[in-house]
Amino acid sequence: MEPHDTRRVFVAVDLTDDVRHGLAAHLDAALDGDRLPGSTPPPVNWHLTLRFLGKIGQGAYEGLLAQLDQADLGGPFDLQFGGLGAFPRPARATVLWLGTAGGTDELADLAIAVEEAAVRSGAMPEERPFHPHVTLGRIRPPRDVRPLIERVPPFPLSQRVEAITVFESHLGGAPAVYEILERFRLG
Ligand code: 2AM
Repeated sequence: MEPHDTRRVFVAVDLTDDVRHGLAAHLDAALDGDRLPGSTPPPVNWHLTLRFLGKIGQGAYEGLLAQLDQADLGGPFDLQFGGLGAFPRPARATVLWLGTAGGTDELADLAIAVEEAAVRSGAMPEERPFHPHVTLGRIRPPRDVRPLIERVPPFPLSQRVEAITVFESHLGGAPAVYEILERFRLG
C-alpha cells in the first residue's frame, strides 16, 4: 500500500488459520443454515484487539513501535476460546463476539503491557476496561441475541499466542482491510 503520514492503527492478537477455519465451521454447525445477525466480518478479519490507537501520525507510529520493541510483553501462552457474548448486553446487542475461557489473565497482562507502551509513546490512556473479544457481528438496529448465544456451544479450540500484531485498518470498502504492519514476538 502507498506510504502515508497518518494511519488508523490497532494492536491485536491475530487468530491462527486453524482457529479461523475451526470457528467458521463451529458456527456453521451450530447455526444449521441460519446466519449470524447483522454484518459479520470475514474470517480473515477476525482478531482480538489489545489496544485501538485510532489515527496517528508517523512520529507517534514510530514511537509506538519503539516502545513495543522495548516492552516486556511476557512469554507465550495458550489462549482458550469460550462462548458467544454481546455488547452492550445480549438482550439489546449491537456487537456479537466470541469470548475467552483460558489464558485470560495472560491476555489482560499483555493488554496492560501494550497500553503502557502506547501511553509511553504519547497516546492518551484508554478509559474503557479491557474486555477480550473477537467481534463476529455488528448489529443495527440492536437485537435480542440471547437465544443465539444459548444455541452456540463454547468454541473448543485454543491457540498458542506467540506474538502480537500491529495492524493498519483501511476503511472505505466493505469489509475493511486490515494490513499487518509489524509483529512483536512474546518472550
Ligand atoms: P471491536 O471489534 O470491538 O469493534 C479495529 O477497528 C479494531 O479496533 C476492532 O477490533 C475494534 O473493536 C477495535 N476498536 C476499539 N476501539 C475502537 C474504536 N473507538 N473505533 C474503532 N475500532 C475500535
